[in-house]
Amino acid sequence: MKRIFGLILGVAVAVSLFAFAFTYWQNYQEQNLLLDDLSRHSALLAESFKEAIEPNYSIKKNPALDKLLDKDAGKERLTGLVIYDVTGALVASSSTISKGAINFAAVAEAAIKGDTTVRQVSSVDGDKLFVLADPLHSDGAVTGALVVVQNANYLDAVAGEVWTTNLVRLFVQVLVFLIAIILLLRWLIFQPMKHILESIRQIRTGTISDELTKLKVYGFFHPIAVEIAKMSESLLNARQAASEEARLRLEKLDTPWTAERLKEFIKHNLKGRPIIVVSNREPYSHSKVDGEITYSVPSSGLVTALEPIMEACGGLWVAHGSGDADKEVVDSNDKVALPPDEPKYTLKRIWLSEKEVKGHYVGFSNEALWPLCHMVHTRPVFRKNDWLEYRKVNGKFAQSLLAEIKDMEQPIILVQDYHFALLPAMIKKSRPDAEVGIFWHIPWPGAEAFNICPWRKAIVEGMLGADVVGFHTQQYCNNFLDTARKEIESIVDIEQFSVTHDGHTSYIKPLPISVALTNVAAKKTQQKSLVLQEAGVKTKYVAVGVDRMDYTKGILERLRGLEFFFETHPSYQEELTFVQVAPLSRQSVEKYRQFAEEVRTEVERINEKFGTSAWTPIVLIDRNLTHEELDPLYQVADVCLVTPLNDGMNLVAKEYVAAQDDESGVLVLSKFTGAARDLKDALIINPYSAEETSEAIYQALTMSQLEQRRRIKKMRESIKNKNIYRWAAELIRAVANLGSNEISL
Ligand code: ADQ
Repeated sequence: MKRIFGLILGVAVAVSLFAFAFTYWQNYQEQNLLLDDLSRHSALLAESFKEAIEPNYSIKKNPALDKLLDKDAGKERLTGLVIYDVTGALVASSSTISKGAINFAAVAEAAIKGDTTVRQVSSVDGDKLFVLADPLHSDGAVTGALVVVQNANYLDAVAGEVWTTNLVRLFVQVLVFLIAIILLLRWLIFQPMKHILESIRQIRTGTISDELTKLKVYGFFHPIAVEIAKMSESLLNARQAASEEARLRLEKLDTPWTAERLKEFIKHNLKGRPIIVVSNREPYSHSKVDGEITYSVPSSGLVTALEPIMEACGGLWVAHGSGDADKEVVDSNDKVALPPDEPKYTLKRIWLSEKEVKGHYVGFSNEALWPLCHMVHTRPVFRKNDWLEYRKVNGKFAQSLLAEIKDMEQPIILVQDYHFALLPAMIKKSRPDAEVGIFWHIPWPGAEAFNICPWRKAIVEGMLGADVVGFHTQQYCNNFLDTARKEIESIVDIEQFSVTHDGHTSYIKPLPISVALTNVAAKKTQQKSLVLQEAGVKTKYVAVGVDRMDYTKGILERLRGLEFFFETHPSYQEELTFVQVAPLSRQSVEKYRQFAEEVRTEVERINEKFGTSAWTPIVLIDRNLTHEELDPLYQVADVCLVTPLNDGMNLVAKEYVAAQDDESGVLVLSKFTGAARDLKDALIINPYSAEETSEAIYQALTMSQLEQRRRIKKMRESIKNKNIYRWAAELIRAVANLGSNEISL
């Protein structure tokens, strides 16, 4: 587009330059003609005065001469006449020429000296004058000179007129030319192109059905349009055949779940029923970089799992708008179509004030609920004000959601995580027909531990507004059931795993989240890790840890395990580098800032203790890596250390296994993660024991290739069968009460 406008501008500039040159030339010609005319007229005047002067007057001061020179002076363009004697002295002049302005001696002298007519254009007092000096004779000898002075101001006026006329004409011509070009481009190129592009986009995304064959474009692009229409017809047929095949494949149990299969599942089973996802974190956030709006996707398994659901049903995602340019891209209802390059669903952004974020997100969610549920010896902080903000923000989301589902029948609402414990009951109260599920991504502690929360009853009641309450493991489900039994009046059914409270039954389900093995394997990963190259890691062995900088992730314990390893196995010094990727997280929470400082100090201490000029034992990378950077790092790492003190699931462990296409590498995994239940072939350890961590590192580095392959293969198999898409399908099946019919799954 810019190029086309550049081209048009170039043509306009070229036309203008040409017109300027032409006007200049035209003006030059015109001025020459006018000057010739003036010169001829002045010569005739001089001739007629000379005929009167030469025979009758001698050239010396004489009032009669002055009188004669006054005869025609001031008429038409004649400013006046002046006579000089042969010495160049002024003899007579018209009264119309002011004395001060009489300065034509030089031109008169030139005429006398050369005995010839001399012409000159000069400026006097801002007036342009044409001066012609003619010698006077008596008896064949030069006796003086007669100077005719004509006003030549009109020459400038004519020149100005020529320029004005031509420039106005040029401006009008260029304007007409530009308008014509723009209209032509619009009608002949842009509009058909836009139409074709939109049709191709719809064909590609499958949002157009039979209509796509009726692509109407005429003119230049007609032949292309005809071809596209034919192509789209075949694509439509192919897509229908693929869809049918996918539907038939649903009947087979052994096929792995994919994003496509999930979409088919949703289309087939929900038949257009709306799905709404609610989460605190938004799937895309917009921000300004160097004045330009860009977007980013948070590193989270949640987006990977929920986006195909949203894409399949064109659903609505409600989340807190936290990007600094979020407000600039939404419409008047605070909505934006996503993904930005290929919109398929809608994100509704909820704006929260600083006070709300502080109370809801920083305070109650991350300083109370997070430590309460993780139980890693960090005391939860229960502040009344935080609780009130938490309740208020849950109410704000509920209100917005209820307005959105006002005209929807039986909407399915998938609430995500501990930021919205109260939301399910708030929705159900106004919309009992809505089917609501809440998935709790973090652990649920034992009933005794939960007992310390002052608002435990309200939290459990809020969650039990949902039809399905999902956790990663059976243990968390058991804990929740115990808590419900203890905290509120309810009927607990151990066989069904349900809680009935206030006449409403909620089913408590273990739904272990996972990653998308198929996607990772399909990616063309690099053989080398640029991250390692940048960090200058050259050792024979590499171990890796990837976590948000969070005190639950056991990073300090991991470092102590490594220190113990280097102490007890000194031969591995300079042979092994540990790369810890840990970008700062939740920096508005004091505890997280302190923790990050502690980790940095500990890394420095250990590096000082063992490091040499050629080897840094621990490399700390504190920026967020993309999955394009993480996958090669996972692939080259001989060992991955996942040692949380408590973790709902931990997706990093599964991502590491999924990335090992060559079936080598060893996963060291904390027994306090949900993942330890799915990945039984990892080296399972107690992260609190530096000895166990160290021993596992040693076992990993000395493990035979055959054994590595056996373990990785089994773990990859388990991820392949229970991947993220299956998790999403099972969540929907449970919430929409689809039953366990295998065809449905
Ligand atoms: P998290 O506590 O964030 O999630 P985890 O599941 O390990 O923990 O990580 C989520 C995602 O963030 C992964 O996809 C990972 O690749 C990415 N990530 C982590 N560190 C990163 C880094 N340094 N750079 C780039 N990406 C990074 C919560 C619960 C978990 C649960 C998930 C999903 O605490 O127990 O597994 O939700 O339910």
